[in-house]
Amino acid sequence: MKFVSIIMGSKSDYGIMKNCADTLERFGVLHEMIVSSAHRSPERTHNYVKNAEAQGARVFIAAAGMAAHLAGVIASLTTKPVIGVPMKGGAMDGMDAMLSTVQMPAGMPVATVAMGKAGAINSAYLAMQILALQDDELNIKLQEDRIMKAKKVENDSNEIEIRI
Ligand code: RP5
Repeated sequence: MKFVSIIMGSKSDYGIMKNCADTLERFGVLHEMIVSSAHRSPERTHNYVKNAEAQGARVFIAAAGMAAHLAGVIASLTTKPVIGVPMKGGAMDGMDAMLSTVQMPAGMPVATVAMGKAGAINSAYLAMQILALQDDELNIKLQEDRIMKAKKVENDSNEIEIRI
């Protein structure tokens, strides 16, 4: 059973990370989602990642704000790809989380996406693109989604465009 694992540092991240789960759901991709913190519940995080990997987690998505170490800690526990989503908020409104997530030392990568909702959605897309390397059906769904997106741009333009 292969699946995507979403871990967020606090329940307060859920409003944004629901967009990640909803995106995976829309494509029919199996996923788990839990709250576990690098700082507040380090043992739970460690145990969950080890168990999830053994049970078939293929990609981990980690969302955290402020001094966001969650993605890096997960990267230290697994060789599966880890995608980090910096959460906005705190005194620096997410800049701290973005730098904490992206600035990993060599050999311990975290694929960091944008802050907030766009990042949450992109984390799901990136996870699916990784899975699609070995899943033709999912790859076709992602290609169809690109076609739909291009059509939407054209339709949106048709509604308002002015040409000479
Ligand atoms: C991080 O601190 C969480 O990921 C959250 O984004 C931020 C604030 O957490 P709460 O104080 O709202 O629980 O660990």
